Amino acid sequence: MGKKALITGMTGQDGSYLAEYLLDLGYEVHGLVRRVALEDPQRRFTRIEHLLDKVTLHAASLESYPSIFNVISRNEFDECYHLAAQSFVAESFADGFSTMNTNINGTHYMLAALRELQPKCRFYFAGSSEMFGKVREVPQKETTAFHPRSPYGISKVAGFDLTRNYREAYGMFCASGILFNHESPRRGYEFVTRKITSAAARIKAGQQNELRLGNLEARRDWGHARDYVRAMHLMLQQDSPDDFVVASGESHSVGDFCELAFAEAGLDYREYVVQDDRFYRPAEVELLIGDASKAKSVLGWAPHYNFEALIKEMVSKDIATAGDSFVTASA
Ligand code: NDP
Ligand code: GDR
Repeated sequence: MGKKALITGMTGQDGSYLAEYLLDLGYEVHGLVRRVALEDPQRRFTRIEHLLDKVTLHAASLESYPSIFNVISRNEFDECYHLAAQSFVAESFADGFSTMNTNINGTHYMLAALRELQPKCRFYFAGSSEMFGKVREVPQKETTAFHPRSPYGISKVAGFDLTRNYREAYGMFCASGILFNHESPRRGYEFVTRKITSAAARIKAGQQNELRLGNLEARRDWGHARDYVRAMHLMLQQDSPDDFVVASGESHSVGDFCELAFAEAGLDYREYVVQDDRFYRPAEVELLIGDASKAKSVLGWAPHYNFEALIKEMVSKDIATAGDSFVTASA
């Protein structure tokens, strides 16, 4: 019998890649999705439409403990990957309250329901490099102190602390990944990488004239989501639970990303990118670069994609689908 996994946030970028990966490994894969998504599958399931006949979906809301309790009381899981979250940092400044509610309470509800009903189920929490925020050391590793710079970052620190506390207080197998930015052709259009690659494709196709961005100097450590979901799975296969940084170890500016992405489309980004105050954040995370040595030595994890290969794949997929409003399932 294969293992049974529950993924929250399966409709998102990482959830869709993780579901594919676990299905390939022979898992029985279940997803926790919002009721509204089940009612509007054509628009809400674009990333998983090719998987719909292979997975089991359950309606629940991260804002409702009873709905989560209900799903976990009716099914036994070996592993739970808690990926669902309000994940857009800029939105967390606009509505910090709902970000906190979804990300902190949602994580607490998941942990509490598992503790009550299935304490043997292994739990993965989607921690983030945004927890490092105003960085205390370069590069950032598992022992680097947190200094979050947004309601989103604060919510992830709280989720990380809750996850560790359930491990220490109740002996549950709870692990957190501290994942640095990871992207793909399935990335949401408002995140800067996809905003850039989709704009380059649309400009090339004559469908757009300019690209308005905020801070071009911010530096991120960008990898590919397909590589990073393998690390999540590896964390739950260890003898004991622990926390791991997952990163490429390279840092590039938003401007560097623009340069390569536009060049991939045969364009010079300086002719099209316009800086716009609306896209600056009240408090910025200026520099992120991760040290994934622990994941490499303990988990045996290594990425297959580098920065250039990531951009190449994103731009070529966006050029192939320029004009489509939604990412295709096979992307
Ligand atoms: P996405 O934004 O692509 O996906 C988020 C998922 O969460 C979607 O499936 C969304 O469902 C679901 N969700 C959001 N709010 C709720 C809610 N109230 N109830 C139920 N489900 C909800 O994120 P990613 O796939 O990129 O990231 C996955 C996780 O990893 C997130 O927790 C993110 O914060 C974290 N992370 C991501 C990194 C990255 O670079 N991608 C780096 C580090 C951490 P719906 O489709 O219905 O909106
Ligand atoms: P981030 O990703 O905040 O790092 O969070 P995002 O792509 O939104 O921003 C990266 C950097 O680009 C700068 N930037 C812009 N960003 C956006 N979205 N739009 C713009 O127009 C723009 N112009 C400049 C930002 O200021 C920032 O410095 C992502 C999310 O996936 C989180 O959920 C995850 O936890 C972290 O990565 C790691």
